[in-house]
Amino acid sequence: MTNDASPSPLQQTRTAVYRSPLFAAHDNPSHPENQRRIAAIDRRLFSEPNQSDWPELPFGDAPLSILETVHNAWYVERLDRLATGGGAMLDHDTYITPQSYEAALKAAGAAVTAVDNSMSGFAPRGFALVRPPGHHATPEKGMGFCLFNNIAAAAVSALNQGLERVAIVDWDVHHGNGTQDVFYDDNRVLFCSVHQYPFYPGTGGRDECGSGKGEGYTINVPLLAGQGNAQYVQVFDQLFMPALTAFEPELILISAGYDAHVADPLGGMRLTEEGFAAMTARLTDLADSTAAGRIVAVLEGGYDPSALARSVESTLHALDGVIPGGV
Ligand code: OKP
Ligand code: ZN
Repeated sequence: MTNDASPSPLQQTRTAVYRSPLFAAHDNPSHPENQRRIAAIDRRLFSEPNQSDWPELPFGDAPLSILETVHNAWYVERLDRLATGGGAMLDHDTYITPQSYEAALKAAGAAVTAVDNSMSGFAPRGFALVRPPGHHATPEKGMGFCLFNNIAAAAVSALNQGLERVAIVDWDVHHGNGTQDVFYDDNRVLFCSVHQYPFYPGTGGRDECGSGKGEGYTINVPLLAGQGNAQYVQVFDQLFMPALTAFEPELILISAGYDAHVADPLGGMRLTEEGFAAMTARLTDLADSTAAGRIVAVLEGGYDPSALARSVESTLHALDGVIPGGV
């Protein structure tokens, strides 16, 4: 028996990444959601002299038709107007600069293209390394640092192309209230969120589980502060993975926020890079068994730039299948 089996077709290409200079152009240096987050990722993973391990693929703006499915048309227009008018605050901590509309269009475009490339088989695994984040943006308003809901746009693109079962797993330390709202009564999208609770934005109790046809297709796991890798893996192994396995998703999307990291200044959790790899490995395995390997991560929060960069790296390795899922 030989040990040099060639890699499976699914493991032959590295995870594709989606990046743009615009993701650093939306910036407020005195805000935790600033361009230094992207700069740290760039420096660690995409700088000379080390050639990047991950192929970078091109993409454009998200189509307005998709954004106007996720959001009200007047909200999309309002964001354009506020940015063009020189910037504004959308809420107490959500800034808009003159570059923000362009950046937000491109961020949603990265997520949409990552999904399109995943579905076509061109790049089954992808990571959209975007800013601004998206999971708090509801159909009618941006909030919590989020302008457009990038991952919801990506899911809508997949549904528009005929997929009947899309899973969204949100491990950002904050509840993904916007994503939940978009698909709350939709049984084609299984939304699983684990988050610190009670905490911003205040939603995401266990009793929020979908409505109408969507009842049972939203799963919230609120956790008290202080939980680490072992508790998160337990949530996956006991709650998310059984539900996801039964759902048989044709595509898995990850709202990949890194503010549950122990070093994060906003979150109160204790995850490390290994925890993110363990969660990713479980989802990647499931994608290989039910979704033809189709799995796309979209960056959400994570406010310690160096912990963020290390955690993104460990997620990429796990998506590539080079990190086993044990913690
Ligand atoms: C964005 B993402 C109370 C504090 C508000 C907003 C946090 C937004 C996090 N005013 N904090 O989920 O990482
Ligand atoms: Zn967050």
